[in-house]
Formats: sequence, C-alpha cells, structure tokens
Amino acid sequence: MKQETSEQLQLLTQAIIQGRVDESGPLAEKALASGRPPLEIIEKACLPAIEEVGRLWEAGEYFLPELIAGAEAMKAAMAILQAALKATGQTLQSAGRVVIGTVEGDIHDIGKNLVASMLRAASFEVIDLGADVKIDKFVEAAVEEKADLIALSALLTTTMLNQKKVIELLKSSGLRDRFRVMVGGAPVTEKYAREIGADGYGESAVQAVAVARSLVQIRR
Ligand code: B12
Repeated sequence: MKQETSEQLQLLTQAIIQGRVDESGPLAEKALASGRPPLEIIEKACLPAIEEVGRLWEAGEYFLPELIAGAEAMKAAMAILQAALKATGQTLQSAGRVVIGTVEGDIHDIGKNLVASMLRAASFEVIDLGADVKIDKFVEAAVEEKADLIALSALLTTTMLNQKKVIELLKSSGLRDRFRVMVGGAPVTEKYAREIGADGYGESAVQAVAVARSLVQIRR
C-alpha cells in the first residue's frame, strides 16, 4: 500500500514536470483518495516538481512552452490540494505576500502572468493587479494587502520609467522601508534596477522566485 501511494506521488511529480495539465489534477485527487494528507502531497510531489521545472528552464533544457505547461500543471494540482487542505483546517505556510502588476501605459502581461504563476507555485500569496496599473494603485494595494513585496513588470523602454515612479512614490509617502520592490521585464537590467533603487531584479520567472524568497527573508 505504501509503495503504491509513493508511486502515485511520483506519477504526479512527473505529470507536473512534463506539463501534463489534464493529468495533474486527477493524479492529485488519486493521491488524496489513497489517504495521504494534502500537505504531504504538496511537499513531496508538487514542490519538488516545480523546482525541477525551474532547474530544466535555467539549464536551457526547457523552453517557454514547457515552462508555462509546468506552471499550469502545478496550478491544476494545487487547486485540488489547496481545497482539500482548507477542508482539513490546515494552511500552507505562505512564503510571503506579493502585489504584482505591469506598470502604467504597458499592456504586456504574458511575462508578468508567468512570474505570478511561478510565485504562486512556490507558495507565495499573489495579488495580481493586472496590466497598465496606475502608479498609486501599486502603493495603495501594497498597504491594503499588507504585502511584503511589490513586483513590477515593464516591457517597454518608455514604461520602465514608471517602475522608478512607483519607488519614488513609496519614498515620498514615507513607505519605502515597508515594502521590498522587485523589478523585471525584457528591457530591464540589473544595472537599471540598482539605479532606480529597487531591492531586486530577476531576468526570468524562475529567477523572480529566488529573488522574492531572498527579499522576503531579509524583510522578516
Ligand atoms: C507579445 C507582444 C505584444 C502583445 C502583448 C500581449 C500580452 N497580452 O502581453 C501585443 C501585440 C498586445 C503587443 C503590443 C505592443 N508592443 Co509588444 N511585444 C510582444 C513580444 C513579441 C513578446 C513579449 C512577451 O510576451 N514575451 C514573453 C515573456 C514570457 O517574456 P517577458 O515578458 O520578457 O517576461 C519574462 C522576463 O522578462 C521576466 N519578467 C517579466 N516581468 C517581470 C517582472 C518581475 C518583477 C520579474 C522579477 C521578472 C519579470 O520573467 C518573464 C518570464 O521569464 C515582444 C518582443 C519580445 N521578443 O520581447 C514585443 C515588444 C515588447 N513590443 C513592443 C512594442 C513597441 C509594442 C507596442 C508599442 C506596439 C505598437 N506600436 O502598438 C504595443 C504596446 C502597447 C502597450 N501600450 O503596451 C516592443 C518594445 C520595444 C521597446 N523596447 O520599448 C517589443 C520588444 C517588440 C519589438 N522588438 O519592437 N506586444
């Protein structure tokens, strides 16, 4: 019986790594039906799977479609496992609260959505404000949602200036020390991030998770 259930966990892990979106949910259900606690399934099957997806992407073995499929398969399994977790009254320990959005004037949201999915997969609570988000909206939402971190995406050389404006507004409102700020998007560089006074920069959705983890740890 034990072996049978650990085999089920392995099947779930493989389904996420291989981005089999239709299979990860049913496999999560099967693992639950075998009597495993949801938290154990998340910790033993899902988290290692998404970490492996990230590793394969960083190693250049996975391309964007595989990364997206992995994140989607993870999402499908987590929806079922989190509902089961809620029913038991247990909660998954949050890695931190992140307010994310694409800055004002910019409607590109594919990369931002990917960052949001990967953060969720890594147990962050994500408040996604969408795209073309006004500068003051980021600050308002961060205060309201008691965020640890504000994540700003920009895909245009013109709109990346609005990342700087969010940081300036935080400063002028006396809130700069309350939130960490992470920036990213194709035209954004580590150098630019430093220049505008951001706390962190990530080149990819996988890096975004690592940077978010370290920034939240520093804050806590
Ligand atoms: C798809 C696309 C569009 C789609 C957007 C659809 C959507 N829902 O997002 C549409 C067709 C609507 C579009 C419109 C426009 N686009 Co466009 N678009 C692109 C394109 C082809 C791909 C962008 C993309 O999705 N990449 C895939 C994602 C996964 O990558 P990514 O966004 O870089 O995100 C990754 C990282 O950057 C990082 N990341 C992203 N955000 C964040 C945030 C944080 C906090 C962190 C840590 C990391 C991080 O992680 C992500 C995943 O690894 C790019 C060209 C290119 N190759 O980049 C042009 C491009 C960005 N667009 C461009 C332009 C000019 C426009 C328009 C102005 C065109 C026009 N004249 O109307 C409009 C802009 C309208 C507006 N106001 O925003 C230019 C920008 C030039 C510049 N340097 O400013 C580009 C570079 C094309 C080009 N070569 O000219 N576009």
